Amino acid sequence: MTPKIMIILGSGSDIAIAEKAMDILDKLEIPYSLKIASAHRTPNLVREIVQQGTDAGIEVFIGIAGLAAHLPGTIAAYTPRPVIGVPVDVKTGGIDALQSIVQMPYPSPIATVGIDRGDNAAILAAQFIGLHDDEVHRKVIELRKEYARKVIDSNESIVQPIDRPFIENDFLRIKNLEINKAEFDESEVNCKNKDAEVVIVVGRQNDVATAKKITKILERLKISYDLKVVCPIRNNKKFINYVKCMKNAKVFIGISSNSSQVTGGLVGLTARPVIGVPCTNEYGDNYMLTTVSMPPGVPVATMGVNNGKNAAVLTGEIFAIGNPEIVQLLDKLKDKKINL
Ligand code: AIR
Repeated sequence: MTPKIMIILGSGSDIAIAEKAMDILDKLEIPYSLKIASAHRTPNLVREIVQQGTDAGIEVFIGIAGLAAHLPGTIAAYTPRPVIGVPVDVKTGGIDALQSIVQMPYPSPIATVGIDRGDNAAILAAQFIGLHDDEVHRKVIELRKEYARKVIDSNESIVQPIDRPFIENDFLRIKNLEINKAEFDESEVNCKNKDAEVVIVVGRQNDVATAKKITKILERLKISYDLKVVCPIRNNKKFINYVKCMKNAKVFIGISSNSSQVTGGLVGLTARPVIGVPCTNEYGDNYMLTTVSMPPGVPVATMGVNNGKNAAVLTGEIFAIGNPEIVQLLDKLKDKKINL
């Protein structure tokens, strides 16, 4: 069977992070291949593996590396398929690898996950494949329920046995904590464009310029979208209603500022891939770390700071797995034949 995912490690010393990815892929029953090749020590091997893998039908690549981690970027140079990058904590807490992976120039996005988060890379890869494979999408939904179940169960296993004189937990209306089925009323939000393939949520007006970079490219790629400025903290009900109303969308893009509540809010509401574009504020602070550093089970495919254009290219690459016409449009973009 031809594997759908190829995991490439920069070194054998990264194997523990690959194990996390393989555990998830085994559970989801998605065939994968595992190779070791270094962007610096064996660049030609990386090129051969990636080109041959692409020709053989690999749909998503995962590059795992530490230090000056140029492996995912090098993979991206040789394939039109989406590339997910996992920074490994070898030195400096993995920040060196994270910056090397996430800050990619246009038009070569790396869908970056948190430091050492091989598990989230595998989930993200499954989400990408789930766009054109309903069975994989269904498995991702089931996996998300497992992560949710763990939280619910910890109330029973950790909280309930606590015996302290002043702890009082039995006062809420919900007696048995269960997976929250948030109510929503579609009529409350303006949801004209329900069938859009991509949803772009911007948390504040200042970041609309970054979102516009995305829409311009999506139009060139003939991918339909809906864009809304709504903050999950200032107007939580509207945010939830809007995202649920757009449930037919295949990819969600969050433009994140401050503590990245937009992308964090999105992953809780959809099993589809969430791409995060961290922005800078008026003081020059950026929100890359708070966007990328997601816990296991809920990845955010993080782009470089303010790099809306790469979010659009990644979206195109994900759609292109099941639609060769988009590969051609992407090629034109990358060759700058389409002037943006
Ligand atoms: N690495 C290997 N070639 C280029 C890079 N950046 C990374 C590996 C590993 C780290 O360097 O991905 O995380 C240390 O590799 P080693 O082989 O010395 O243990």
